[in-house]
Amino acid sequence: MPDVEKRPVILPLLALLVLILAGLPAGAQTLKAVKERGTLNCGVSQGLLGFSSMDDKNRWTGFDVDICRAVAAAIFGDPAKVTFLPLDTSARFAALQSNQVDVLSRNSTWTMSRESALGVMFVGVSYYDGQGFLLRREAKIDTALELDGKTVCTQTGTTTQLNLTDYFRANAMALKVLAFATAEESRKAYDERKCDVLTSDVSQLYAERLKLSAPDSHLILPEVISKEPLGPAVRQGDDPWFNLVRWTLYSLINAEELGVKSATIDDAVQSPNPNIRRLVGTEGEFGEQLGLAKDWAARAVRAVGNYGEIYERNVGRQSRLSIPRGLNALWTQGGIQYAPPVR
Ligand SMILES: N[C@@H](CCC(=O)N[C@@H](CS)C(=O)NCC(=O)O)C(=O)O
Repeated sequence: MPDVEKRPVILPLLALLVLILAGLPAGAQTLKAVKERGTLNCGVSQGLLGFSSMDDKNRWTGFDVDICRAVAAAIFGDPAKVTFLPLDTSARFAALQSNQVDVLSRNSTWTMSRESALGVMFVGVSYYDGQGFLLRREAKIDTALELDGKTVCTQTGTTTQLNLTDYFRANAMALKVLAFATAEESRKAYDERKCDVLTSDVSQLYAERLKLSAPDSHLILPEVISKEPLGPAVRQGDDPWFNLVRWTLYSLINAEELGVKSATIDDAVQSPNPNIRRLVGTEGEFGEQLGLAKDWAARAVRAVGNYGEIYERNVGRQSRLSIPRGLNALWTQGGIQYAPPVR
């Protein structure tokens, strides 16, 4: 066969090969880089009480912070080996894409376009949230359907802003939006009465309310107008890293379900229960399969507690926010937190 006739067959084959190679995962690059660096780079919010903020000793603290500490503990056996990078809403996904952070744990909603267009992947849902409205009690409004014509403060580059316009349009209500770059600016504008209403994920409204000049004079309306499944995200293209972060989160949820706590982790290691044994690494090779030590999950739970402990300490009953568990209770307790098994 003359060469010229072969070419049409060879060219598509070559193109196919290039496509296959381009689509291959980069391999465990991130874990290797993190181990070499000796610290996990974790993107968090710039200061959201209960989720990620600095305490009075200049130490990062909160629910999202603890997820990163758990990953660091699983990798290094040391929850302190994390470098936190505060990111605003518009910088957060770019920071992941440009390798500035290894994981983003920053009250970010898992949406389709963030995965299909931004090159990131959510490893799971760490906190089931939804969008709500906060306003002054003196406004005497008790349903969101009475918000016609109100000025609402929100933040740019968020799902919040998009849901807000959808909701007002769907209910044929007039809307004035004041959108700011940071949560602090929108809260300040609301406190200074530049807007009638503050909108964001309900968990954030709880947090922001505590920072207002008179927290008790504001209420959160009962309507939750969107689904905001919040969770840690990683870059696409490194499946082993995705698995590591995903299964660290799941190990915290499974630990709660199995009654494994930070204070009792040493008893759990002695447990005859096969589910507990697989979780804490006394049975199976689950840690090794992630490129970690056998007791990776036990290290995470010892460092920050199980999912329930993390929740209660940061945003639940033991915290100033005191947010009921609601959807974030385990599936065995009326919620929807459910982790696949370690098997
Ligand atoms: N979950 C929503 C909203 C996330 C978000 O960034 N919310 C603002 C408040 S509306 C925030 O957390 N700001 C904290 C900060 O700027 O540090 C999303 O992923 O778009």
